[in-house]
Amino acid sequence: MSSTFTYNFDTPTYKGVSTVPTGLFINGKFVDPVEKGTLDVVNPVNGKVLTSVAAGTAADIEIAAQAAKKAYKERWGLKVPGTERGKMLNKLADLLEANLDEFAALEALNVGKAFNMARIMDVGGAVGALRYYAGWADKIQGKTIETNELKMAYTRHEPIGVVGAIIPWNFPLAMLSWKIAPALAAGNTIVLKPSELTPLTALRICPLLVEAGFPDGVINIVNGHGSITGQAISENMIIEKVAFTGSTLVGRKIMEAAAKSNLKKVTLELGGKSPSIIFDDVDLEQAVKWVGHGIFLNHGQACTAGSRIFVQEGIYDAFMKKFAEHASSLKLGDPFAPDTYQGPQVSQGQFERIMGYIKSGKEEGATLHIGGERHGDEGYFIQPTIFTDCKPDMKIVREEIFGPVAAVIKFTTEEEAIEQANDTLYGLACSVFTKDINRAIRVAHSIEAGTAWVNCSNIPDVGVPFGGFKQSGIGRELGEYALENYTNVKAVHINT
Ligand code: TAP
Repeated sequence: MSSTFTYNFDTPTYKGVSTVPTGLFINGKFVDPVEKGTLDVVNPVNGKVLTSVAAGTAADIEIAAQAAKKAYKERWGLKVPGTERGKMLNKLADLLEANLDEFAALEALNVGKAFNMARIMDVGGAVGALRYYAGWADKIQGKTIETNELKMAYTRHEPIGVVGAIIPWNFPLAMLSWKIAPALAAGNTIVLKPSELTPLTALRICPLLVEAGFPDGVINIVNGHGSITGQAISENMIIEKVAFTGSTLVGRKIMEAAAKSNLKKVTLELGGKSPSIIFDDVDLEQAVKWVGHGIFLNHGQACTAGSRIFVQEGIYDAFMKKFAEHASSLKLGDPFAPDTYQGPQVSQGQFERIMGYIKSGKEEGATLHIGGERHGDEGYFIQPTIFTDCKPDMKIVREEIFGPVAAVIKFTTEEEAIEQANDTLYGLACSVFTKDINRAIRVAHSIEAGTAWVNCSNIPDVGVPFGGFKQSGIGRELGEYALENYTNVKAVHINT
């Protein structure tokens, strides 16, 4: 079982051979799962099985957590200075960068995303996150606090210990980097579970972790089914913190399991239904470009997707004409073709879910402006789709679709736009398009969301905190803020 999967890429954009180990990576080695389970990895371009990889259970999570605990006590945590941890993170970034095309090809193969975009966003983004937190590793500091003349106090930001990470399928390698980079910089050890749909890049990076010098047991990667392996991370008594990215539904289960087990700390990066608000005075070309990026990036499979588009009445017709032209021009097809913007959705399940939302949009009376159909007759391709005449109570306006489907709503006043934009249980992001700086700031401050983009959309930055208000999550990733999730603050009082 603990073997490898070899794939020969002979594509217009990438030629090369990739060999991916398929076991569970525990304590620095690939091992077989206790119960010998497997899961199939499917090519979303044609629905065919590419390979199968090992699937763990609670028993494997326990073994991985034990290994991570031992590594934390003996070979990591406070035993290794931040400068050394930073060097290893930088080495890992260098190794990933040296294999950038291969990783991008695996991401394109497994997720269906365009190779050229995966190079920049997924693998380039992961390299950037590793380097950014490498820089923080020796700068995680407490404070000295004045108390009274008889006493002094200071704080230490200590690592938590063993942390669990559960990541989704939409940006597999980038999400892995957002979890492991701050956790390792702060001195924690890790048990990570990738999505069962997209295990390949997490497996391929394991030999690089060894080459970068991370001691055995510091990073453990256990593939498996969410309801088994993910649940086991949430319930495990050794794991003292869990970081999760995925659906709000599963986020609730994780909090519940954490509460019922050892009250592990929980950070959640969940769903969204982010508004893009376009005022009459915009630069039309720029607004169309960014609004398109907001909703169609990564085939709409982004938690920050700007899926509710509010357009002021004065520019509505001109905007819709150009926006429809833009959406229709996006090249849909082979992820390895040089000009492809959009590949297939990740899985049969997601394809059916999105087509179900398109059906509900039509049934509930929205107007299908463009798209709405499957593209081709194999794989999980869906046309970029725009609905107009959307009403606040429609499912396509209320629920996260996670596909290339935009719901457009016309508005008259700024107050009306703000009120409707905030009429959601989510609060991940928003975008505001206007040339009026006062209005831009006013609206950005009025929307209940963790990120507000002005005259741009769907473009996080590694140095800037990222996370949700309301039911979009708890805690912040990226930037200095993420380090708070991976440290315990100890106050030391000294009687002088
Ligand atoms: P989720 O089910 O939330 O999957 C995210 C991660 O959680 C995966 O690793 C999954 O494992 C794991 N998981 C599933 N059940 C679990 C449990 N009971 N305990 C612990 N971990 C568990 O998302 P999905 O099914 O992939 O997608 C469903 C919808 O979620 C999407 O359509 C979208 O609306 C939303 N979603 C949001 C995001 C972001 S970035 N906010 C990302 C992905 C999906 P398995 O993959 O093995 O099941």
